[in-house]
Amino acid sequence: MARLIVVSNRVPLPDKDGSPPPGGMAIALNAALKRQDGLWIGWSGEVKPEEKEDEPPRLSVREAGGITYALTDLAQKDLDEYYNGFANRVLWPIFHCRVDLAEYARHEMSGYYRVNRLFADLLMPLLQEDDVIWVHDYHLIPLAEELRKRGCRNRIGFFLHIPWPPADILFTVPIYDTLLRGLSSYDLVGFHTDYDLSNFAECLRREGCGDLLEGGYCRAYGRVFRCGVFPISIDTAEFETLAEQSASDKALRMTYRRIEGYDVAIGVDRLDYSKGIDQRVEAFRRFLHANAHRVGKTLLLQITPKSRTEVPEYMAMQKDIAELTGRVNGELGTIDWMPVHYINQSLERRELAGLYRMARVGLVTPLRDGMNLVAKEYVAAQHPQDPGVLILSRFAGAARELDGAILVNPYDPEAVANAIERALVMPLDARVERWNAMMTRLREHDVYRWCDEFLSGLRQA
Ligand code: GDG
Repeated sequence: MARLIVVSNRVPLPDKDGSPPPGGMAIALNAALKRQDGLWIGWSGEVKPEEKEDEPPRLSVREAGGITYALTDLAQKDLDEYYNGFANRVLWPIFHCRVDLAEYARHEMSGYYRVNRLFADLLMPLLQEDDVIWVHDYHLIPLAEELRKRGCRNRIGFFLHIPWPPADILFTVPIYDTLLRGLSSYDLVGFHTDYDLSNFAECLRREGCGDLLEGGYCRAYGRVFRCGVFPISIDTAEFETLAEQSASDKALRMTYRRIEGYDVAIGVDRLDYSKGIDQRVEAFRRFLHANAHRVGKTLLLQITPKSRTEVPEYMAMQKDIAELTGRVNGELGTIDWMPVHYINQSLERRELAGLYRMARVGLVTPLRDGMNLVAKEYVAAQHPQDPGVLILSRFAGAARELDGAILVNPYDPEAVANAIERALVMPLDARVERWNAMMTRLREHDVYRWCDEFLSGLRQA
C-alpha cells in the first residue's frame, strides 16, 4: 500500500504515553497513518537558535505512538514573516473577510514562499515513487508548486481548514494570482462547504484562468485537477463517551459546582476576532436587559484560551474582551452573581465535555468560520433525553450541516439575544427532535469518514 505523507505547519505530537493529542483532526490522521505506512512532517514548534541560523535546515525524525514524525525547527525571522506575518496577518484575516485587518508587507510574502521552498527541499529526498501527500491549510498553499518544480510527480492533495473568500475579497491579496496558480498544482483541493468551492470557482472564472468541469474536476492554468467538498467533523462516538463520563465524574462536578443550578450558555473559542466573542458578550448583555426574570439565574461561560499572542491584533483583542466582560459584570453583576464568566485559559478536554453537557445553550456565533468543531462537540456532548440547544452563526461552515440549530446572524445582537431566550423556553420534545437530527448527521459523518473520503478522492484523482 502506498505511504501517506501528511504535511502541516504544526504537528500535533502524541502524549508521552503514545496516545494522540486531543483534537479530531489529529486523531483521524493518526488513525490513517497507523492503517497505512507513512509520516507526518512539519514545524517542530521550536525556534532555531540564533547561532545556528546559517546552518542548512534539517529534519529530525522520531517515532511516537507508532507514527513517524519528521520535524524541522524554524528561525525567528521565518516565523515572523511566514507564520506571524503573511499567513496570520494577510491570509487569515482576508480569508475571513476582514480586509480591514490585513497588514501586507512584501518581505513577509517572500518569507512565506521561502518557508514553503524550505519544506519542499526537506520533503523531496524523503519521497518514494507512489507516496500520497496530503498538505494542510493556508500556511502551505504554494507547497505543491514547489514540489513539482523539483520534479515531484506524486499525488498531492490540499485541504483548506478556513473559508475560501468571495472573489472581490481574495483579489485584495496583492499576490492572489500566485495563490490560485499554486492550488492548481495539486491533484485534489478540498474545502469545508459548497460555498467555499463556488467562491474558489468564481475566483478562477473572474481571473479568466479556469473553471469547474463536470464530475468534480477543475481546469486552471492548463492543468486539470479534482476539487471537492469535505466537511470536517469530530470523533462523535469518542466525544459522546467523554461527556457521559465527565457528567458522572464526582471530582469534576465539584470543580463546577458554583455554576450548577444556573441556566448556563457556553461559548468555547480560541481567542480570535473571527469568533465574534465581543459581539456575543454584547448580545448576552442585551438578552439580560430584555429579560429581567433571567437576571441572577442565567450566566454566560466563555472559555477562551489565548492564541497567536505574537500577532498585534490578538494582543489588542485580549485586552478588549477582558474590558468588555468587566464592564458587563460591573453593570449587571451582584455580590452573589456574575453574568459573564470569562476564562482566558485552556481547559482539559474532559472538563470541556462536562461543561458542554451541563450548558443549556451552546453559543457558537463566529463572524466567519471554515467549519467550527465546537458546534459539533456541543451537540455530541448532550444528554439524549434532555439535550441543550445550539445557537449557531449562519456564517460558520457547520451551519450547512447542523440544521437542528437555531441559526443566527452574529452581527445582530438583538437577534442573538432573542435566540437565547427562545432556546431557554424551548419544550423538551422540540429540543430532542432538533438534537436527534443533528446527531444522526454527526454519527454518520464523523472525522474518520472525512479522512477516508478525502484520501479516496485523492487516490482517484
Ligand atoms: C480551524 C478553523 C475548522 C478550544 N478551547 C479549548 C479547546 N478547544 C478546542 C475545541 C475544538 C478546537 O479547539 C477548535 O476548533 P474550531 O473548529 O472551533 O476552530 P479553529 O481552531 O479556528 O480551527 C475551523 C477547524 O480548523 C478544523 O478544520 O473547523 O473553522 O478555523 O476542538 O474543543 N480544547 C481544550 N481546551 C480548551 O480550552 N482541550
